[in-house]
Amino acid sequence: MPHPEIEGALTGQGLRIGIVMARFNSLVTESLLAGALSGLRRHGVADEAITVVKVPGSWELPLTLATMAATKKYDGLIALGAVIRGDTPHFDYVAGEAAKGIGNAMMKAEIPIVFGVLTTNTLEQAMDRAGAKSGNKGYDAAATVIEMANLLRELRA
Ligand code: INI
Repeated sequence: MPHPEIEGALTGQGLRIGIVMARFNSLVTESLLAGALSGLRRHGVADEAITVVKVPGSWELPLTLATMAATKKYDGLIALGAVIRGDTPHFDYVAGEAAKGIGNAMMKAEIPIVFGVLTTNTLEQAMDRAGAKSGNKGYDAAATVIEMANLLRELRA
C-alpha cells in the first residue's frame, strides 16, 4: 500500500514572514539577519512581506515573537540571536530562557517560529556559523520557516 509522504515546499511566494533579531553580539546577529533576508528572497518571499524587528538581546526574543504571532499577520517567524558563553553563568539563563520561551511562544501561536539563536563557547564559533565558515544559520532559518509554513498550510487544508 503506498503511503502519503508530506513535506513542505520551499517556495516563499505568498508567505508573510517576521524576523526578530537580538542586537547583543550584533557583529554576529547582523550577519545572521543578512543571511536570513538573502534566504527568504532566494526562495521567493516578497520584500514587502518581510518585517524585521530588532530587540536588545536574546532574552527579549520570546515576548516579541509571541506579540507578533498574536497579530496573526505572519505565516512564520524567525528568531535570531547569539548567546556566547564567556565566563559568566548569565549564558545559561539567557540561552535557556530564550530556547524555552521561543518554544512556548511557538506552541501557543501555532505558527512556526524558527530557532536561529546561536549558543556557542566563543565569538569565533558564532562567526563561523554566521557566514564565516560553516554556512549561515540565518539562511538556513529562512529555508526552514518557508518549509514549515507551507507544511502547516498543507496539513491544515
Ligand atoms: N544577550 C544575548 O543575546 N547574548 C548574550 O550572550 C548575552 N549575554 O551574554 O549576556 C545577552 N544578554 C542580554 C540579555 O539578552 C538581555 O538583553 C538583558 O539581560 C536585558 O533584559
